[in-house]
Formats: sequence, C-alpha cells, structure tokens
Amino acid sequence: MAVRIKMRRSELPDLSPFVVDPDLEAIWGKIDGEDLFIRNELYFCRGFRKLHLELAFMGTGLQILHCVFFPEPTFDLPIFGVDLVAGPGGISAAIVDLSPVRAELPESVLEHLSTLSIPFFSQTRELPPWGSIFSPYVQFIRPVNKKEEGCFLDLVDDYLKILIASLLLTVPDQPDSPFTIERYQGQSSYCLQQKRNDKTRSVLAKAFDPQWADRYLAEVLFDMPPNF
Ligand code: BLA
Repeated sequence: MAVRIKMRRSELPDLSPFVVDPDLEAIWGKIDGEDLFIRNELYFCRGFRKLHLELAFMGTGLQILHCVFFPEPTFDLPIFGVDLVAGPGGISAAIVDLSPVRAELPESVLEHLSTLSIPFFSQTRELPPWGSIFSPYVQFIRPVNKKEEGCFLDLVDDYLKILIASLLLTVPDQPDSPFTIERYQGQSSYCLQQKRNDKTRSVLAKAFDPQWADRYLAEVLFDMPPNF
C-alpha cells in the first residue's frame, strides 16, 4: 500500500518536502515492553497543504499505515484518507475515503466515484459516531483473504486517481472567497472529529504518554489548516 501511494504521490504537481521537526519524522517508543517505531513522510504540492504518510510498527506485531492528503482550502477538493490496522491475525481495519469539506463532494469527484464499481467485501464494518465526516463512498472493511486485500489496494489506487484527475482540473478560489472559508471550516471539523478516535489515541498514549498522544494528534496527525 505504501509503495502504491508513493507512486501516485509522485504524480502530484510541484511536489515538495514539508519541513518537519526531525524528532517527529522517526519516533521510537515502547508498548508493553515492546519497541514501537513510527516513520512519517510529509510533503505538500500544488492544491494540497499537507500530504502525510505514516507507517507505525509495534513490537507485538501491530502495524499501521495512515495516510491523509489535506487540500488547500482555496481548492475545491476532498480530503483523501486511508487507514490500515494489521495485527498478527491479519488486517482488522481497512478504511478509505474521499471526504467532503462542504455539503457535497466536488462534481468532478462525484462523477467518477459514482461510476466506479466497488468490489465485494465479505466483512464490512460499522463506522463509529465521529465517522459522520466520511462520504457515502467510504469503505470500511476487514479483508478476509489476499483477494480482498488486493481489491482494497486497487480501490485506494482508484480513489487516488480520481483525486489527482480532479486536482488537475481545479482552478483555485481566492483566499477570502466564501467557498474557501466554507472548505476551511469543513477541514477544521474533519480534524476535530478525527481527534475523537479513541483507538488511535489509546495506542499512542500507551506507547508514549497521554499528553504526548494529544500533542501528536493535534500537531502531526490532524493539525488544523493555517489561518488565512
Ligand atoms: C481504528 N485506528 C483504529 C484502530 C487502531 C487505530 C488501533 C482499531 C482497529 C480495529 O478496530 O480493528 C490506530 N490509526 C491508529 C494509529 C494511527 C492511526 C495509532 O492512523 C496513527 C499513528 N483513522 C485515521 C484515518 C482514518 C481513520 C485517516 O487516522 C480514516 C480515513 C479511521 N481508524 C479509523 C476508523 C477506525 C480506526 C474509522 C475504527 C474506529 C472504531 O471502530 O471505533
């Protein structure tokens, strides 16, 4: 999944590294006496203020892939997000979405999403209440075999292709446009809701400490878009 995401990311226009504190790029911790390692890659490009790919390896065999592409509010684009949580028993959670930052997804995104054939997944999972931020096209599943894992990988790639095609067509609005302000507020509420995911917080709080987990959630995972 990381290889596929990086391949698509390389197609983005004006891709540049996002300067981040080296302490937050590679992070070591311990969970139940086992080593924990987090690796963050951050970029930005034309149309996206932050492209974040994170891989976390826990000694107990828990592996997490977390990726969010946060658009510039001046661009009418959704937030791309994917989360994969895998334990020794396989992947327990696989979620992907192009999440709206205003009432509707942009027309160029909807047009493609509505014609996409979503593969059959035998185990779909129920979203928690904070998941109201996701679009009707969110897929939250537990893949049961390699075939479903492959289908999920291809689906993530399809969502990325749709996003990139839409980006290339988008002409940005002015920073003070009411559309920009609406999308700024939509992105802020996406970040607020994601911070309500206690499963992410508790893994980080256990590995580090609760204050560190809160800071990491607020500053690295789901920082608010900068003010205009
Ligand atoms: C669930 N996220 C989880 C779970 C864990 C994490 C352990 C529970 C897995 C399960 O129920 O099978 C942990 N996820 C992490 C950690 C990080 C992470 C530690 O990203 C980062 C360091 N979460 C996201 C994004 C989405 C997301 C971008 O970060 C969606 C695009 C979704 N994760 C998400 C959802 C759940 C989840 C919806 C299920 C929550 C629930 O069932 O309550």
